[in-house]
Amino acid sequence: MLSDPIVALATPPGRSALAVVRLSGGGAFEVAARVVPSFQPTPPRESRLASFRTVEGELIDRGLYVVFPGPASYTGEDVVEFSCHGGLAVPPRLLAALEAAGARPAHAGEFTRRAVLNGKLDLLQAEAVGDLVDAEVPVQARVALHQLEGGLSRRIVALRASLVELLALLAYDVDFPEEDDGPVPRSRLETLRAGVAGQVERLLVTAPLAERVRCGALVVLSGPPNVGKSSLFNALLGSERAIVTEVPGTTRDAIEAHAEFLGWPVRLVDTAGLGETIDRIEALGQQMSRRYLEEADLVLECGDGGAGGQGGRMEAPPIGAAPDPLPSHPPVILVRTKSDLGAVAGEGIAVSVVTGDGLEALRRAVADQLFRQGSSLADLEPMLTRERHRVALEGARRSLEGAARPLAAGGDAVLAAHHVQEAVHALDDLVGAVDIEEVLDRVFATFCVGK
Ligand SMILES: Nc1nc2c(ncn2[C@@H]2O[C@H](COP(=O)(O)OP(=O)(O)OP(=O)(O)O)[C@@H](O)[C@H]2O)c(=O)[nH]1
Ligand SMILES: [Mg+2]
Repeated sequence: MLSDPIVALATPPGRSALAVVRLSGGGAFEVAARVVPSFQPTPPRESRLASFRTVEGELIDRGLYVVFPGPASYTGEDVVEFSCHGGLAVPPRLLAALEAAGARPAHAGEFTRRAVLNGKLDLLQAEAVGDLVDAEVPVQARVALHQLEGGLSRRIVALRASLVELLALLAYDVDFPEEDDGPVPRSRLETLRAGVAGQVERLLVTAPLAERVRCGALVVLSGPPNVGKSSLFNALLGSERAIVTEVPGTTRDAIEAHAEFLGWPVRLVDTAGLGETIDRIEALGQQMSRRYLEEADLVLECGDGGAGGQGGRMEAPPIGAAPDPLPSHPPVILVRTKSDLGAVAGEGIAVSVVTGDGLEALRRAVADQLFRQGSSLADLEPMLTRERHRVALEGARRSLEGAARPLAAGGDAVLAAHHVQEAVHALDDLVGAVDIEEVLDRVFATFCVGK
């Protein structure tokens, strides 16, 4: 395992009052001492004012540094954190000086990776660090923080402990197979298995909502050309992101933007109107629209209810204006645009970007449709926020199902133990107890440098 000194800017580059540079690894204090002439490794965790200099002795800045001797540090290694002035000049110079003094630029996520390898965080907590940094709305931060605090980890560890107990009881059965009902009644083993299976199931139920909260729900605006999709997109975002004109076929590409509807994270997508087209670029845009529609968590199907001329009749079947039917059918909310033009009453939520009519009702309807079960998040049960979690627990569920039959009276205890062992492995994979390097590669692929 590499523990060479690594260094990175922990704050975003650019104009700012302060920047933080983080240094970690074996020999970190020697590296720091070459850049901070007055460097003292003790006392730990106290900030000290000092001059930072190039190895040639030129002044870079005066700032603060804090020493965290391992293992009582974020990475578990010796760590020094420097606060210097921000901006484009000072932090890169400080980084360059620390590199000249013997540190290597860190890879993306390398600090957190070392924290995992040194047992400071488990994998679920490491993922939560990334989620907390990426959070855009408070509910995402709450869920990430709960996971970072170990909520999901504790649940998984408890389930694993029950399975290990089950394995231990099964071991008696393997050793004394000739006894009628085994030394432990099979019904007791089955109760234990079913209890864990039930808890796995309860966690799996949280996955769709939790993944939606973490990534934002994909909400796609769809409908015929010129119906007012881009206008509605802009109005819902509160900013002029998409071009609006009276010419049908204005939007040719899909535009995605992050929004917050009643506190819930939404990825709103404006698309090219689906309809008959002879323009090659428009046709490509329509293909793109269809791809988004297939992945959508919710479609806002827009029609102008007969008010606006060009297309947009609500009688058109939802999404059915497209040449081929879509393979999957996400839920649809019908929206009648341009209500200020006096459209006839009909199905769907009437909105107008001119008067603002219906916009709040639409936001509410979207949030309600997508995050209805989300109100129970208040008590913050552990949740499966990633596909990786879901896949691991689905594996555990399969193994536990496989164990049911051999666990029944007279069944094969060795086979039962094999399945239970598989379930234990699935849980280990989740918290990062096995094949750690490979799993880490996958987890940290999306991290930014300095985390
Ligand atoms: N009166 C009124 N006009 C609207 C409203 N919404 C959109 N429009 C007008 O309708 C026309 C088309 O609007 P867009 O938002 O570009 O429509 P679109 O569905 O994105 O069109 P394409 O990108 O071509 O598919 C523009 O002239 C808008 O000003 C509305 O609520 N009221
Ligand atoms: Mg448009």
